[in-house]
Amino acid sequence: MSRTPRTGVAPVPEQPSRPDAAPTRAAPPTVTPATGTPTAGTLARSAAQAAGRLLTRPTVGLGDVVPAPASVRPRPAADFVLPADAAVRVSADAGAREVAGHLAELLRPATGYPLPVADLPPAPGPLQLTLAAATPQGPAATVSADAEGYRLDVDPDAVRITAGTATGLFHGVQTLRQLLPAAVESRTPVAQHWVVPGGMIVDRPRFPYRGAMLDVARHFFGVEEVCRVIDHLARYKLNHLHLHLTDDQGWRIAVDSWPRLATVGGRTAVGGDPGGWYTAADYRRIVAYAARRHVTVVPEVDLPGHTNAALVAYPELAPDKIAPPPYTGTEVGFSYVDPTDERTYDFVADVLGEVAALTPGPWLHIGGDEAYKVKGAAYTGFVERAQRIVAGLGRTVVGWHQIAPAGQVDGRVLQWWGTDGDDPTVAEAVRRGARVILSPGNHAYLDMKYAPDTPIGHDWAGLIDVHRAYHWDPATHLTGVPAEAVLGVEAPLWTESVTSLAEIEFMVFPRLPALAEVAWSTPSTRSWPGFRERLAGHGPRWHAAGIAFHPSPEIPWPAAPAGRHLPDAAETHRNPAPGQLSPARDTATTPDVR
Ligand code: TNX
Repeated sequence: MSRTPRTGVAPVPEQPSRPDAAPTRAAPPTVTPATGTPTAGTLARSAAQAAGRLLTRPTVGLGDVVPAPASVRPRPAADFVLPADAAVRVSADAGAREVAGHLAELLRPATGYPLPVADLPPAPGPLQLTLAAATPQGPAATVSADAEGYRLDVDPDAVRITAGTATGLFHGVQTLRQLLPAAVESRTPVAQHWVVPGGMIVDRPRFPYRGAMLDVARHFFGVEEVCRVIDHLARYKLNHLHLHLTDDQGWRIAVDSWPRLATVGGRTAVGGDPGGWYTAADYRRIVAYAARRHVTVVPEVDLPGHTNAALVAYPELAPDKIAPPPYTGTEVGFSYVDPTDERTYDFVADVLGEVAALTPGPWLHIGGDEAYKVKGAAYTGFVERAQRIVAGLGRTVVGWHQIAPAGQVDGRVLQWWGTDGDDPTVAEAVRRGARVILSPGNHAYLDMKYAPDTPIGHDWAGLIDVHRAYHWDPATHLTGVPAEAVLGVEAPLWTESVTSLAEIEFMVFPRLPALAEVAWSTPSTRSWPGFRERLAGHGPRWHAAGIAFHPSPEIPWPAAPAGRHLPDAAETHRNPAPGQLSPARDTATTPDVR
């Protein structure tokens, strides 16, 4: 099965290259040693540079950022031009240095500049990343106490990003990336003025949990593809990647104590397509790649339903102890592990223990959805035992909202995926202390079609165009769930019909940026007309980065020149065969997967 979204080619122009344009930072004039007066050549050079500078206009406005920042104060007279000899200067802190290295890696390919990274004092320089403890005085005063906030100051002399944490600096870097011309996304050098519009941005997120989910069970996606999705999250300040690692059609993570889960349960995928699974080393590479981008991986082992692949591998877990045939269809709700057998709880403890050991983040997602054949007390009893196992591992339980009737454990989180904002069972669980991640099926589900003619995707929760993805408020969405109980927003991408990276990107762009803004930006800073305009400017960025996207008719994309198209999805590389996962890479030194 490989349905390709042929409308997904994105006819958006690349930023015009300007071979004549050179960086225009005026160097201090040299003087003739004898007289102390500048030479004629020096004067001519600085005059030319000054003229070039006058002609240099930013291609982006300071407010053109997605998600919308909390506060934007443009100063048009204070535009900055990146000099070719700039270094990235950074506070002497390991996390901050990582962010500085990331900024340099982002800027080097398109600018062709060397951009060495160096500690901040003694020379401040034109690119500064400062880690500043939140104090009542000084520049850090305007940095939010929030762990993810940052402040960006753009003056003719320097771009300064200040934050209380490396994560805040990282988000500031993503903002700076968006303020540079779209050609900054090019993987090859482009000659042009790298102008940043002048002014100040002070920013912080509205909700602490901002995520996306990738279903790697219905179709398997290799490490490189997942890493590229992580890059997409990071661009839009999303900080969690939920991996749906197990389902009826495939088990995608190696578990030493139950090895057949991967080697047998991992062979299959929807439609007879190639399966695959992550070795512990693969999974660690994903986690490390995400961590470097300030993204936390949330692993999901879906229980007690959605377990056909596990039952194929270990029939002892099945209620009738008979191995079912492998499943490659797209129905749900038929499989379950036997909740009456103690061996099932050994399995749950072993699997969750091994996954937890590989996962530095605080969350363990236990699924819990659509277990239609495990009813009433059998279901709540199972969930309560699984919750205790997670708590015993020192992790916080996340589960689909069907787990709401089960007893409360400290900090547990319900992921709500309904389509009707009135759910008394969830409201009651919240009264008992649960928190909620909102993934409303009719706003946040990235596997829903955009329009009736979208070639892939579902429509059981309705059609989700960009406006629908954008137009809702997490703080008031669920009756009886106050804003304080809302941890954040997550956009799930189920992959029954999604078979390649290009198809992932086609479903993700442009809706993920819309959902990122719902999660990050306060209501006072967001509006649909403004968002449409800001988002339009991202088309050329995605184009330059080789990202497939749906050219939604709701967005006023810049006009396209004839004959510029993204590669067809069919040309993108397929999933590796089972056991033939992508070769190991050094995540510490590998730049973004492109
Ligand atoms: C419902 S949402 C499911 C998934 C499907 C999805 C398709 C949820 C927790 N369960 O098993 O893949 O619909 O949209």
